[in-house]
Amino acid sequence: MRLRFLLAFHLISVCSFSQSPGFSDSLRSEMCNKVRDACRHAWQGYKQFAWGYDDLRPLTENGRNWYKQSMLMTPVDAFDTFILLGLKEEAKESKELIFSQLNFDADNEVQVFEITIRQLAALQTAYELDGDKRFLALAVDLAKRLLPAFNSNTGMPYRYVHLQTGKTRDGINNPAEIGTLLLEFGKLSKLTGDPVYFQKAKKALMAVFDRRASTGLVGETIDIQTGEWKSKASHISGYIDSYYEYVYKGWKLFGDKELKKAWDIHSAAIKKYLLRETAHGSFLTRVDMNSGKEIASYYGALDAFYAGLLAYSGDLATARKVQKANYYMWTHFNIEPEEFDFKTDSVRSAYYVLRPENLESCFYLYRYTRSDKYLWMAKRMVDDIVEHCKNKAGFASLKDVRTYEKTNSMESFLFGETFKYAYLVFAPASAMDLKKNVLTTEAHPFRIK
Ligand code: DMJ
Repeated sequence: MRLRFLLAFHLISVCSFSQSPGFSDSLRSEMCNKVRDACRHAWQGYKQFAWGYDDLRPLTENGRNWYKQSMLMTPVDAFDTFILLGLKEEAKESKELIFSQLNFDADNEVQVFEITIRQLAALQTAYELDGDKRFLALAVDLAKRLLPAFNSNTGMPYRYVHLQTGKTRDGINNPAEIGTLLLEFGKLSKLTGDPVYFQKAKKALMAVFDRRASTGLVGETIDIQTGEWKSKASHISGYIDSYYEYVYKGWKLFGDKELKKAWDIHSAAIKKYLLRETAHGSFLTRVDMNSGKEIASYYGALDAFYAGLLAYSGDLATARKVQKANYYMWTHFNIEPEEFDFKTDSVRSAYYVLRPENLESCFYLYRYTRSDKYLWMAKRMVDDIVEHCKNKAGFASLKDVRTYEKTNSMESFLFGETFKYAYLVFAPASAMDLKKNVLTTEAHPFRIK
């Protein structure tokens, strides 16, 4: 009898959330504690084995730098998460490390997009939360060193810039790396009163928008000097994803009406050409940007952000269907793979690098529906991450979600995003007021002023 009851409960909670049981306050607080413990454990590993490096290699128990000199990716990305989770000691330690070691006068050729979303964003959030002006000074220094990237014929940035010489490289860029600078540079204009940052980033984003196809979609790669599309593949995955995100969030943060119009065009096109309804929920596919014809049916961990963006932008009906597909993707192969083909139901890239997007969408769906099923989904994801990715030194990515074999990487977005969304979904709404803040693509909250 008991076994039958347990089986029935398991089926309700795992397979169908239409009648999901209530999620109690005590369970929410238990989950918040679980995330706090996980975050502390990962930081402990960073401290013990990778102090001063960009990030921890959790299997070999040592540090890794992205470039010649460390940019302190992990402590910078993590600081505001420590504050939001109430991890005071960890916040103090990361702040001390940042001010004793972080120096952008470094012989590093950096990727403009990654450094902007992780560092330029995190430093400004740190300034807004903590008030220490040294955070803002670091952000200004960094932004000035990144500005030469925008010196192209179209205003779209080069992918790489050298922090000391301003030398640029790689003029074949993509919408995500071009458009996902707007919140960070625009916020800096607000904080400093200098309009140049917003102007450069807005011009770059609009240069992509202006080159959209008649379908309303953008392609995957573009020559920043000629403005010619190099890959006309269109989707919402890596290389494009956060371009669309910043078109909408730029409207939310700056009240820029041009961006709202751009969002309306893009979101209608995405719905028309990319959305595919299936028995497992709605996935987003891949098409040619001009014809709208399907070229592949891959979906993956990165794409999962779109359900959250839909909920945030008010299309709850579509958001629910996409989140259903996201949860299918999470549970079907054990943990979500980087990519799978939703038509053949087969894995294309089997790894999981501790990505946050599925939890991010649970967070937005829960906030705007208040349906407990999104808490149950988030719980399953957090439990899986703790059970299968945690190791002695920290948290490890998975080489293959089907076997749970681990691999030697713990990206800084585990702190910046994954733990933050994992915590915020269970925390009281007051922990993150979405009317007063916009979360950047790396989940650093910016105050709307
Ligand atoms: C993060 O660095 C950002 O969210 C980015 O926009 C794409 N995804 C990674 C984490 O998966």
